[in-house]
Formats: sequence, structure tokens, C-alpha cells
Amino acid sequence: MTHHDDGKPCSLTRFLIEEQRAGRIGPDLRLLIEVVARACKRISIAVGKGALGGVLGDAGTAGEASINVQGEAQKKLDVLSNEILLEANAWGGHLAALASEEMDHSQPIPDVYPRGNYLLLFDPLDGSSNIDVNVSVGTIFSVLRSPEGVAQPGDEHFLQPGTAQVAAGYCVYGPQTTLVLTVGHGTHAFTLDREIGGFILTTRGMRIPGETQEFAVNMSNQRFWEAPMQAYVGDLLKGKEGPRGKDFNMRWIASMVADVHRLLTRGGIFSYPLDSKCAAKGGKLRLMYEANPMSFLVEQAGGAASTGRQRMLEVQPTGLHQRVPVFLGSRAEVETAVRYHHEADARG
Ligand code: AHM
Ligand code: MG
Repeated sequence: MTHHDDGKPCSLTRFLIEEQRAGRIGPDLRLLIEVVARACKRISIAVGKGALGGVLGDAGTAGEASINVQGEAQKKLDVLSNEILLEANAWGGHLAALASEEMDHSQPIPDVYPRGNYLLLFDPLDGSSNIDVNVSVGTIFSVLRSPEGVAQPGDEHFLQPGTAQVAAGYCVYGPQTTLVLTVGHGTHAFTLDREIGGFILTTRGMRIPGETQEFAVNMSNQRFWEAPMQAYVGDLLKGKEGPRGKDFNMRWIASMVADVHRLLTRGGIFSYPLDSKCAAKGGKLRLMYEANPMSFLVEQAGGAASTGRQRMLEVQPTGLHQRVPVFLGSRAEVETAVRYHHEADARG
């Protein structure tokens, strides 16, 4: 645990107040992060109840699963988490509009409440295929500035590159509930103290080791990948005897939040590359509320994030629910994966 000079543990509230005093965030952004953290706490409680809370299984009625804007079946907890985040963020006066994986379009803050200067995007419950089997899931969020002079922001005002993010984070609901946050000055982890009901700073300035021997990818898609990805992973699998000269281990939780939390803790590379099944959509993972916030956190921890061909944070978004190929984690390893793509492209 990280302590203050006065020997006290550092709560999220105190951390944010100190960030404000240091001029790194304003009062509205501080409030916004507090509100998101409070919503995550409620989601953590709902997730933790599982079957006892009647929250497992698909959303929808009469045996028909409800389908979200992505064409995916929604879980009850997807819907509940979305509602918790919407309700918590509606009335505080810190937001102009919000957008979610679970909603077709962004929503301006209703006229009855004051509107603030920020835009919030979130994936309320990522990795929700893992809920029913009691494996880690998480919430991912990204904060942008609302463009000046826009009274009622629409989808187009969210289409800012990842470099414009002013804050990003995720909360992983695993054996521990951990909130990982950046406001552009390092990446910090806060663990939920379930007895006190508050987040406590447990790692200040997470650092991703530059090199790694661990990769995360869904290997069942191997035959659908592009040639450079085939070559890259092929060489990883050759281990000590291959061109990489070392053995690699593999992990795949199928919950991006949990996989990214592992690499922020001990290094690694995570990838969800382009494959012929998702090529028409541009990839599997969503740029604005999955890839961008994770890339910001990873870069702030000394790692790198790319589409395989371009720095993730520099991709100019064209749609709220746009998808991208993702490579992120230990810097040297991401650079290697990118090199395979560039070399293949140069050969034509
Ligand atoms: P979701 O937002 O519908 O939950 O999908 C995103 C998840 C990621 O958390 C995870 O990395 C990936 O999908 C797993 O995909 P797959 O089941 O193809 O391995
Ligand atoms: Mg998701």
C-alpha cells in the first residue's frame, strides 16, 4: 500500500484533491472521476452478488435475448451497469454528454440539469461473456473535453483522437476490485476496501517492464489472421530455437480489462488483431471506449499501443462504435509486432 508523508493511507478522494492542488485537474474533472468511481463501486457490488442477486444471464424477456447496437446479446449486468453509470453521471453538472457501448448514440445531459465541459465514454461491463462463469470483468472509461461553443454535443463531437483524452481508466471486478486511472501524469491503481467502502491508492506510478516473455491473443483465430500476424506469433511459438531466442508463455482471459491489468502489473503484450472474420468491421475491439483508454493507461505506464500500423492514440475516429486492431503492452514487444506489419506492407 502507498502511504502519505503523514503515514496515512491515500484514499482516491485525497489523491484527487492533491492532483487538483498540483494544478493537474480541475474541480469538475475531480468530481467526474469520483462519480465514476462511485458507480464502479455499485457495479462491483452487483457483480459480486452473482446468482444471489438474480443478475446472471441474458437481458430481455420471453426467452429472447436483447441485442445491443453491436449486434451482441446483452447480459442483465451489461444493462444494469449501463444504468448505474448513466444515473450517477446525469445530475452532477460535470458532463455535457455521454456515450456507451450499450447505446446506439451519445446522450446529451438532460435540460433539467446543468451541463458541464466534459464528454464521458464507457464500456459499462467489458468481457461480459465471463460473468456467468465467475471470471473477472470490468468497466472501461474515457474522458474528453466538450468542444467550446457547442451547447448540445452530438456523436460527431466525440470523434476526437485518443491524444485528446484528459482522463481514462478501468475498474476490474476480480478477486479484488481495482480502479486504474490516469489523468495524464502516470497510471495509478486503487484497491476497493470493501469494509470501508472506499478506493485506496495501492500502486502509484505503475510501470510496465519494457521486455516480456508473455503474450495474450485468442489463438483460435490464428487461421483468420493477416500474414504479418501469422509470422509474428509463429516466431513467438518457435521459442528459444527461433529468431526471438526465448520461450514465450501465453494467457488469454477473454476479458480485456483483466488481460490489460495483468500486463500493467507484470508486463506482456495483448493483441486483438485484424482477422478475416472481423475485417469488414475493422477489428473486434472498439476504439473510443476500449482501445483508446487502455492505450492512454499503457503509454502512461511506459508501454506502447498500436493498431499494428499506427500509434493507437493518433487514430482519427470516424464513428462512435468504430473498431480497430489492437496491440498494446511492453514497449519493445509492441514495437516488434509493429515491425512485422511494416515489413510485410513494404514487401507489398
Ligand atoms: P465485449 O465488449 O462484448 O465484452 O467484447 C470485448 C471482449 C474483450 O474484453 C476481450 O478481450 C475480447 O472481447 C474477447 O474476445 P474473444 O471472445 O473473441 O476471445
Ligand atoms: Mg467491451
